[in-house]
Amino acid sequence: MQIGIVGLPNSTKTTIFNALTHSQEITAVTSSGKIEVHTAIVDVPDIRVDELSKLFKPEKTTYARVQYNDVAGLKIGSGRDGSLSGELLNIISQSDALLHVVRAFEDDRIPHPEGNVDAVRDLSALDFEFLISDLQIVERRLDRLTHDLDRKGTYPERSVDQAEHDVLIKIKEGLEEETPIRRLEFSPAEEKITRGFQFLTAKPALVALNVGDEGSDNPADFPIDQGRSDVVCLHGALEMEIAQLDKDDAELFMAEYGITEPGLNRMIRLNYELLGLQSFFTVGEDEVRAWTIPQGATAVEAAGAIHSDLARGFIRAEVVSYQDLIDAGSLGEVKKLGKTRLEGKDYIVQDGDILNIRFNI
Ligand SMILES: Nc1nc2c(ncn2[C@@H]2O[C@H](COP(=O)(O)OP(=O)(O)O)[C@@H](O)[C@H]2O)c(=O)[nH]1
Ligand SMILES: [Mg+2]
Repeated sequence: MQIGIVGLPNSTKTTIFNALTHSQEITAVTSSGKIEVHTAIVDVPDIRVDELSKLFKPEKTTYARVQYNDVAGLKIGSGRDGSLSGELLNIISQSDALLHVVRAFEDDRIPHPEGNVDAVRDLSALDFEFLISDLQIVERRLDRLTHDLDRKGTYPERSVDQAEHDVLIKIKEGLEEETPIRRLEFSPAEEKITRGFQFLTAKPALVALNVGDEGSDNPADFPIDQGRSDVVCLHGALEMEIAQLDKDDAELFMAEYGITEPGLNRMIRLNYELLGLQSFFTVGEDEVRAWTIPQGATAVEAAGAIHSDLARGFIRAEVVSYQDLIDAGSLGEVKKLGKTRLEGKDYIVQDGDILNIRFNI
């Protein structure tokens, strides 16, 4: 699962990327303008994994992971002119979700491509570019489909083309009213048709407002349409500094600034949820591990996330809820309390379930 970091030049994308990845890519007042992608795999912070790890003291602790791509070289202003390059759009369209970084702090040393700081304007400018890009794709495809439907009479794929045509009209009407595709409602059949297009405004998107050192932590303080985007506030430069300290120093630093949890951790978790993902855990003395499955996945799908053999030979899943295990203090104790369940293939795994797959191959 990949998250593309997008935003205007100097919106502090690379700063956020560095904070995420504990790395030190170059942040710069003037970027080269060349299209470059930096990629990193990031652990999804999860206090439940920390607690389980304390309980089992395993040799290895493994968090869920997501990939972030810092996409540099976005050379647009707020011109609303559909000027994103094809190469860039192509890179962005391969992401499963977007992290839209917006600058919301003043600093005279850092030039803004539009001359002044206006987070709401910048956000809608880039949203608009994505909308235009989707609209162009829709119109091009519609031209083709209309052409075929008008001229070809009866032909084998006519009903398929007609269905695609109808969905695209619906999307076109939405986009023309500046509604991103993710806010439109589709039947499962329609959904399936749209998927192949990799539309930019169909991707789940999270807005990261970099509020600088002093800015508010409350997204409600910014006049952003909360229905349209999920928003988190970050102190970009501080987060990057914290990420580059070792654990003890980071804790001291955070205490000094009155930070209980880096906003970044919250942001990563939100991204994970926005991707429609959740975690289940496996526990033991060798490893405590978070595994990633889509929300709504079944026990046999969860088994398959661990290994295809476990799905193939699946018999039953022993399930304990995270909270029951923590309350009981050990697997033995939780069993005595009768809180271990045996579930079949179709059991819908809940976020935070601890699974032990019984299988036979
Ligand atoms: N004052 C201040 N400057 C920041 C903050 N976060 C990032 N910057 C600076 O903003 C500039 C642009 O950041 P960068 O991450 O390179 O932006 P990008 O072009 O979107 O990748 C750099 O000089 C950063 O050091 C912040 O929270 N406060
Ligand atoms: Mg950059």
